[in-house]
Amino acid sequence: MDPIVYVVLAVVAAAVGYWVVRGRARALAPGRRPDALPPRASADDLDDAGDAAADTDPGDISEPDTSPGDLPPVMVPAPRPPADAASVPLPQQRPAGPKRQTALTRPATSDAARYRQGLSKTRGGFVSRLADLFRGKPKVDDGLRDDVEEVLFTADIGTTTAAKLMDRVTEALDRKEVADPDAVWSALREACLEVLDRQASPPVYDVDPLPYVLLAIGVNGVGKTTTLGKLAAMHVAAGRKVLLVAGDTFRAAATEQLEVWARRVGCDIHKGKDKADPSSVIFDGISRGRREGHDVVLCDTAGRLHTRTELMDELGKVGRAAAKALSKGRPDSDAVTSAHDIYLVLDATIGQNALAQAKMFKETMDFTGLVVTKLDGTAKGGVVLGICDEMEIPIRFIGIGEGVEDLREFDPAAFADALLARDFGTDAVA
Ligand SMILES: Nc1nc2c(ncn2[C@@H]2O[C@H](COP(=O)(O)OP(=O)(O)OP(=O)(O)O)[C@@H](O)[C@H]2O)c(=O)[nH]1
Ligand SMILES: [Mg+2]
Repeated sequence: MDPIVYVVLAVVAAAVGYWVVRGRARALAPGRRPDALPPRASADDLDDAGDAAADTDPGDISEPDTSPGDLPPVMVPAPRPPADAASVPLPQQRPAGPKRQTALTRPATSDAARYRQGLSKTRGGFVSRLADLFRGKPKVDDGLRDDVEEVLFTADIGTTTAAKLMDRVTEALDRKEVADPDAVWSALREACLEVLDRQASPPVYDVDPLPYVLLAIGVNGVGKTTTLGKLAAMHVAAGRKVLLVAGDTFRAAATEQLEVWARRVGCDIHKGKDKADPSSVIFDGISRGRREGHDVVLCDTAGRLHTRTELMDELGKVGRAAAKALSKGRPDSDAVTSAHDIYLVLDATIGQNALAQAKMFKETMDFTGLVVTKLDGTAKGGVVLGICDEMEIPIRFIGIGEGVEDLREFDPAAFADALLARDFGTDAVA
């Protein structure tokens, strides 16, 4: 071979060797290994990098050079948040959401306001008509007396009670102490309160021995099942263990309706078989209540007209079954002759007929309390005055809506206030 060729080969080999050695040396230099993690950036580094990133013009971005032996891509930290956002501490835990609202704790309006609202249709009826009479009158005279009489006698109060109220108004006028309409209104309000206040002793739920047993009775559709559901909610809220007994085995879906209430309220339910004898369901339900330590047993019954003798006889049997279930095995079994309470439920929307119904039921069934429902849906709430006046039996509860919280213990003063507040019913017209 030509010596010149040797020389060329030697020079090429030397050059290749040099480049190979130099390349390896670069690759193995500290911090420059291609597979090495980038050093952890300090806070200052991040700040600087952030500033740099923030300053970067998008037009400056060039294709990355991916040739072997190059540095791994630089990890650019996210741009810093603006100063004010950075000062907001990160939440340590999920912030609490809105509080769960339970059906029994929703005092959005005060109780008195809700009471008034529930009676607004009645306030818009005879109360508003009375208020109109008093509003424009500078002096009390016989004309006013006649007008008041007319309103009272055409309201759903009932003639007996209206006459009683009128006597009180006349008395106030005749005494001549009363010279202004405002005072006559006060006399009327006091007379109403007297009629409403039967001074019945309050119901006792914490009986000895437990459970307290209540039967709800009444005509179809008056609100028996709904009232029991609302009552169950009240007792549950008071910390009592409640059992609802589905004693209406007659109407299809009556048990399901009570089941919905039990689920809603969070209490137990006792069901019989379809078309089972209602008295046997009531007997079993109360026995279960005693066995399982319930504090309150609320028994539903099928709606019935007081004129249907066979249905009223059945109701008598239900009452006896309740007494038997309560007394069984007790040393004083003879002393127990009935459930602790039997409530007759009345629908206020039928006005004076509700009073007639109560009187007729009374002839065949001994009930201990009354519930007047649907006062929110009628202008005939004056019937409450007639019922209080003519029935010996106290109104225990009133219904002022379909919601679980729309049952109120009947409070004569609160009722009189809600009906006849001193603003002469100015908010009354519905
Ligand atoms: N507005 C209003 N509706 C009510 C009130 N109480 C009950 N209701 C409604 O009246 C209707 C009948 O109520 P229920 O509880 O089924 O009556 P019931 O007496 O059990 O009926 P039966 O079992 O068929 O005899 C339902 O739509 C209830 O929501 C109340 O105070 N106000
Ligand atoms: Mg029912």
